[in-house]
Amino acid sequence: MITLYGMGSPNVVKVYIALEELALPYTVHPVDVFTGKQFDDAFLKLNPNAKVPVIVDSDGPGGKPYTVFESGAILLYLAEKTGKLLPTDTAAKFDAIQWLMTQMSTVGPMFGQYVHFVRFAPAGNDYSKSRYATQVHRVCEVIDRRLGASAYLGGADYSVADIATYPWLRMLPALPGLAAAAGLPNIARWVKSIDERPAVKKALAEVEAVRARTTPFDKAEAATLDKLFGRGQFAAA
Ligand SMILES: N[C@@H](CCC(=O)N[C@@H](CS)C(=O)NCC(=O)O)C(=O)O
Repeated sequence: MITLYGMGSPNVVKVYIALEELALPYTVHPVDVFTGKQFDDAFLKLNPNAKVPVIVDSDGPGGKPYTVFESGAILLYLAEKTGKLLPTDTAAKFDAIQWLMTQMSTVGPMFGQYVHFVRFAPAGNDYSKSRYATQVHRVCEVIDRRLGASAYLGGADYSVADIATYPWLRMLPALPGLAAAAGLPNIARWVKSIDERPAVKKALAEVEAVRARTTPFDKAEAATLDKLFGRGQFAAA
């Protein structure tokens, strides 16, 4: 049995989708990030970096429990455990891993910073908003070109690279100021095809259920947000 520690954010959505695609049995342990539960000692033992998602696999390597943090590592762990969602041929496998790493290094951080400055930061920050909107557009254009030449990010087959990238890209139409990226045709076709997967529909329903069990951003206390965002009394510089 796998225990997923998380809430409703894009990095956690990846893991819900993978678990549903792989039909692995799992339970969910909500981590109430907007009340600061990621900083509890018990959670820090699972992820010293104080972030969700984390999984604990009771049947890990050697039949022993094993803990994995970082969503990309979790996806690779689940792919290796099951022999699915990642090709075995070395070139095809690394085609997919390259796009998985592009998500981890660029899509996630650039979308995350963009949303931080348009939604969570105090008013102002025009330079930051412009910089991150530009970076989001740039990486979306790269992905759109890839998806113009290939059905999925890794190649002909759906893989962990698609699962990692879908949660932010599906949100493009709902994010302010990103209409040009939302209109990219190959991304739109790819998002639609993933939207229609039964495992994805099931995963997104489970994500709504965990959202109902965790505190939304707009109900967070100011001091918790300061700690989470590393500002005010928690700023290091
Ligand atoms: N690179 C990490 C990022 C994880 C991450 O940023 N998680 C956010 C939610 S999406 C979180 O737990 N934030 C709480 C905090 O920063 O205190 C991953 O892919 O797992």
